[in-house]
Amino acid sequence: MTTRERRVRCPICADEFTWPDDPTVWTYKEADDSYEHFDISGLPRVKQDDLVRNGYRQCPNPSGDASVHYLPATYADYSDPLVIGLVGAPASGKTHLLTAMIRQAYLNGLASYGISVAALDFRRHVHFREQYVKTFERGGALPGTSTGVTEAADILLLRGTTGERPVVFFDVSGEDLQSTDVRNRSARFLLGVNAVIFVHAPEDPLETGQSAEASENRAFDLAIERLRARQVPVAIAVSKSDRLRYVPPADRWLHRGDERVLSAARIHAESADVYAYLHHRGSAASLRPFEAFPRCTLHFASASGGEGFPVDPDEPEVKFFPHGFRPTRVLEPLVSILAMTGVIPGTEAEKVGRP
Ligand SMILES: Nc1nc2c(ncn2[C@@H]2O[C@H](COP(=O)(O)OP(=O)(O)OP(=O)(O)O)[C@@H](O)[C@H]2O)c(=O)[nH]1
Ligand SMILES: [Mg+2]
Ligand SMILES: [Zn+2]
Repeated sequence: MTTRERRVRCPICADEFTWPDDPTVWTYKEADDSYEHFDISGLPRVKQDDLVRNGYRQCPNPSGDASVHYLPATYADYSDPLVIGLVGAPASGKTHLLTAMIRQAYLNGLASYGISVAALDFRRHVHFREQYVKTFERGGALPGTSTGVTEAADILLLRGTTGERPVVFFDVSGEDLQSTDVRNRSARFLLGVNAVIFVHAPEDPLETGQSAEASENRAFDLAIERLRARQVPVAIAVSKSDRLRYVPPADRWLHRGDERVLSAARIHAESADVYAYLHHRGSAASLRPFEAFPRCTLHFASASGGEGFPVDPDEPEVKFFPHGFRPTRVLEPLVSILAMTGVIPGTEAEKVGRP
């Protein structure tokens, strides 16, 4: 342990505090789903290190406005964590997109950009794998995100040429993102984000687009308003792009599959095509992030690769995918964000998202 004072902004409650330097750690007990506080000062060094690597710190939450929460005990060892939030209307496909994205990242999908991925918060990661990734791999239905969830979905550690960087992903329910109650805790993660992925879904052929558009207006506008003072880089992802697989120019991009090389010119060309598509559709709200933030990229992506089928006629929005999933271009919004936040370094990366 070091004696240097480390200031940390908690990604969960958005409070800033001095990271405690006492020789204690909290460990998670699976049996009763609880955390136990340990003094590790009497233990041999290797055991201390092991407990710190797998243990937690309780966030002191100085403003006292959140329920008890924990951060990985190694969280403050890394400078400059990247906190990425997903924003979109209910059922716009945020959770499917994030699941496909994180899964692909763990499958070494960022290797061609010189980045390897590990879990930083093992307990959170196991939960995310069990609840989301495994269900996704079976073609099962991922449930809509519960309202009132304030916790990060997963915390990854990205290792690249510029060092190690924790990446925290937030995925809350579209309903909470639309809440105008400023004390709504779920949307508070926006105070601490360094980048946002705005998610826009093309109309469901079986539903009317009317209410979805109004929801998107609210979710996007409220997020833009909250972020206005901080010019964070953003990406706009047109999710469920499998619905556009016969629609030019989306078809051309979808056929390319995953990219392997960072090219600012190619990202610019796709952004221009997505912009033209959204503009043509009259989806004014979906383009507002582009106008509000100086660095913005636009992408076509599909988490599932095709349409799902309702599991239960009473809940038509919960769908399963009997042919499994074929995620298409789900990493592209993340790669652009990594380039715009310096996780992927270099002159090419510096050009990404600029006019
Ligand atoms: N065709 C198609 N459908 C998708 C895709 N991704 C998600 N869906 C469907 O869209 C619906 C909503 O997806 P979610 O990922 O739960 O949406 P969400 O934005 O997280 O919703 P909330 O958590 O309620 O805000 C589900 O019925 C999915 O089956 C996709 O890539 N293609
Ligand atoms: Mg969700
Ligand atoms: Zn906190």
